[in-house]
Amino acid sequence: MNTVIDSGIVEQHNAKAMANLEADYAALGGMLARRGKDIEQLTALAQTFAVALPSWGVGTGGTRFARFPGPGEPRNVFEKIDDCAVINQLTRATPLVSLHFPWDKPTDVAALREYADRYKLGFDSVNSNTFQDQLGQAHTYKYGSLTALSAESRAQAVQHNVECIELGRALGSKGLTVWVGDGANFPGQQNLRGALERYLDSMRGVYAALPDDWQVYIEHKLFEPAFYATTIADWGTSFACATELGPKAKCLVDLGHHAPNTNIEMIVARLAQFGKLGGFHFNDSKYGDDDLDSGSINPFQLFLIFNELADASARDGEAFKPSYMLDQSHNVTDPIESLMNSAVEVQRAFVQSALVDRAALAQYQQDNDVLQSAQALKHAFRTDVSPILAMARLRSGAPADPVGCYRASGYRAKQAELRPAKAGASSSGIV
Ligand SMILES: [Mn+2]
Repeated sequence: MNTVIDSGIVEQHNAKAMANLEADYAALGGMLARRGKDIEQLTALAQTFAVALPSWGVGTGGTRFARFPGPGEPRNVFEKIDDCAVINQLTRATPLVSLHFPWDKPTDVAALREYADRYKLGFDSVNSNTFQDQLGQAHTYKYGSLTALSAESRAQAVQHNVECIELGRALGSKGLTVWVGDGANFPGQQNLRGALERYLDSMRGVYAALPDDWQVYIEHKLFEPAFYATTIADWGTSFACATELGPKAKCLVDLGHHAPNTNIEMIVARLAQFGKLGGFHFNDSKYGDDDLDSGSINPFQLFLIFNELADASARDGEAFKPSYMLDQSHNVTDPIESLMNSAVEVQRAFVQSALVDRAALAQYQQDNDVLQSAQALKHAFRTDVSPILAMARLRSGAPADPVGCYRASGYRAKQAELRPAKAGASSSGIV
């Protein structure tokens, strides 16, 4: 297997970190043992965790106002794969990459698959883009894509999604994520029911092109770019559409796509209960679709989501397998560092959720012991599982401290030399 960072650098880093890590790990192991938890089991569990990387996340993103490119940004999909390989090498938690078309459309699909395979990277669900016009495109999406009143625009949007499925198939993907920015900016602009009818009609065309072992993920978002009425604005609409379309259609929850203070963990519980939870775009937000690093604003919410996932997993077993992906945008940090941090934060919530004493919690709930029920969750959330995460990485061949090791490797400085900036080269942003 090819590695981007010299494995000697990782070994050197770990040799220095080992003594402290072993001491911290032993101390945490003792504390968890007193709570009836086996640290070795938790470390093995942490090693199973995987979250996919968004190809658009390795470049500097932007806001609706400006983008401030950083040094050594990837200029094409192959360079994006290189950066994703660094993240997986240093976290061992991100073995899949999610591509966005046409941004990442390769001229030679087989070559791209082979290139990723050399790093042992696979491809997660592919993403279509009908929220902007591409150069030379026949019909505009200015007034909508899958919901447009123009039959030509709708047909073009369906065809683009079908092409994404074909590209994904050649890459070994198993899913298509569809997010549309369609909607209205003004009351009266659109017949609200008519728009959703057209959406469903278009999506039936996309659904019909899905291979048997594929799923389509419907991603909802409250607002932006449509500021008055977004067609797929909430999980209820997403659920209704996924139900209408059939068993291969599921709902995708992007953490930043809800109104402030929305109880996202309850949405997760609902979708899991009715078998329609397809997956996640993990990120964090303070106000809207901020696409900040996972766990940076509200780590407790992330934990509560994983608490629901752990509950669903305990109920439904192997059948319950939502797909996990990061979706974030970076204005002021090195995207590789931010993506590594986010992968670790999501993994942290996953491990913390395994610390919840479910039997005790069920008994507290049964007894209407509200205070202890809440404390049962807080107790797990407050436990610092960092030594477990570091040990899991170390045992998987990654460094105890991914960001420290990455900085020591000088990767970014080297890429700044190898990848001189090219106008319009990086396709990254908020989706
Ligand atoms: Mn998203």
